[in-house]
Amino acid sequence: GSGTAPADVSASFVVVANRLPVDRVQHPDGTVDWRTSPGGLVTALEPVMRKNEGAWVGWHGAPDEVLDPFEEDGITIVPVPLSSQEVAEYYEGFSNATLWPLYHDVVAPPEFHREWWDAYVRVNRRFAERAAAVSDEGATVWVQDYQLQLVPQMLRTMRPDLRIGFFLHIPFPPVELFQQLPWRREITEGLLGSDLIGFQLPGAVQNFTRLVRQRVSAEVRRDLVTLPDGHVARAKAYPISIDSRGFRELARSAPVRERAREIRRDLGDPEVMFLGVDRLDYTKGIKQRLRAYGELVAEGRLDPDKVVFVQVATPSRERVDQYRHLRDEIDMLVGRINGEVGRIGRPPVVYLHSSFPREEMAALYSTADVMVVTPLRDGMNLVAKEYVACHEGDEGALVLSEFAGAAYELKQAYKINPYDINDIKATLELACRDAPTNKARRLRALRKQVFDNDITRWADTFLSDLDQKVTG
Ligand code: ADQ
Repeated sequence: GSGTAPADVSASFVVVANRLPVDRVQHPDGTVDWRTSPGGLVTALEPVMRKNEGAWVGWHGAPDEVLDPFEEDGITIVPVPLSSQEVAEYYEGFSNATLWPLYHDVVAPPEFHREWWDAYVRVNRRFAERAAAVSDEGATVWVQDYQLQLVPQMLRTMRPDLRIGFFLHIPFPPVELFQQLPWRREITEGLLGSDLIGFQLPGAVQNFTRLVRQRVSAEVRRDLVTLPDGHVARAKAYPISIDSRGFRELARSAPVRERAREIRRDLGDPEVMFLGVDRLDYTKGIKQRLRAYGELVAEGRLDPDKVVFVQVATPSRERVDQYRHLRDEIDMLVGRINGEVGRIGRPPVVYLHSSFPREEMAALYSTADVMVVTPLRDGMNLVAKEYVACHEGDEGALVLSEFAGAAYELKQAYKINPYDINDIKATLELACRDAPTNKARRLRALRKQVFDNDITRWADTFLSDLDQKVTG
């Protein structure tokens, strides 16, 4: 689309997220275009957006640049500017080096810096102000994720007429860990500005309500929190999902099927293809999984002439120190495994450090025999669900960490404790060698779960709960 600027933005449904759902495309002749990014959240919210004159408030991804609102694909896009320093302090700093590790069981040590916090407050206020400016009287506003936890309360103060929902895509930690945060009270109160606070799992709801009981002067009855001013916030679990049918159709399309066969051929027609797909992140357990696989091959329990592990890792947060180290560690680990047990033309690990289009992902999922998902902690993990949606037939296996939110619903996966390398090894072997009837039965159950609960159902359930007037 060309992106024409609407004179006056006013919307009855507003999404507020760190990033906008559009990417800029620069053409060779110098003209600029925007394209909707194909993420699940956008897919789920598009119908609601169109029906309600929706607007999306978020950062466009380039620092030090101010853009006017514009219309794209029926959605009003409201860009929020960030300076380079704010990107470093609010986004890379407080969001990704303080909150991210703290909320993921401190698997890396969180860093606490007062300047980062100040930037987080400042940027959250800017998002809240933009949302307040574009919302109609009585509009519904849906705030997304850990970067914007102060927005609900700020927005309620500015616009008490709004109906405010919040969804946290990552885990909410146990009180004992959350208490480390010097700004624990502000974050808790920020979230409580919502009418409805959504978490991935019931366990997160419990962590949150326990925290509120301990730290806030509010009345907590089951999942309802009543604040001294009478405002009622409800906390509830909404496990997120994917566009299951969309993925299946893609996997069934002729070009993707052909590509799947080609991938298999290029890998040397292995008997067993293992697959890992992740953002390159220390919470995903990539090292543990490769170590386990490497040992199986070194010990002769897997034959490197017959098996291959394809690990795809999307570059992520490359300006944050922890992520740079992780990349080096994985480069080294892959090099060591391939150097020690590889043969000419048969590297046991094929490692791709890049991002791919959805078609390529669908081809990989549809042909992989064993999908290996081993996060040390994960809010949900959509990759596990994408594999189930794309992988047809009776042969195939999902190895899944019990610390991924997805394990709560995908009960028929081969479960592992990602901290237990021997457990991963034994389960990878089982997933290869299990009886075909067992594999078929497990896959059928997983498929039912993923197709019964897709992203549209997730969004509809959240929004209809948000619509209901909650009373204390
Ligand atoms: P993420 O931590 O990013 O999401 P995940 O849920 O697995 O984790 O989603 C990753 C997405 O990126 C998937 O849709 C996947 O297909 C895609 N992807 C990964 N590697 C890719 C590559 N190399 N090329 C192209 N695409 C790639 C956060 C939380 C999760 C939660 C989601 C949604 O950390 O726990 O499930 O939000 O709420």
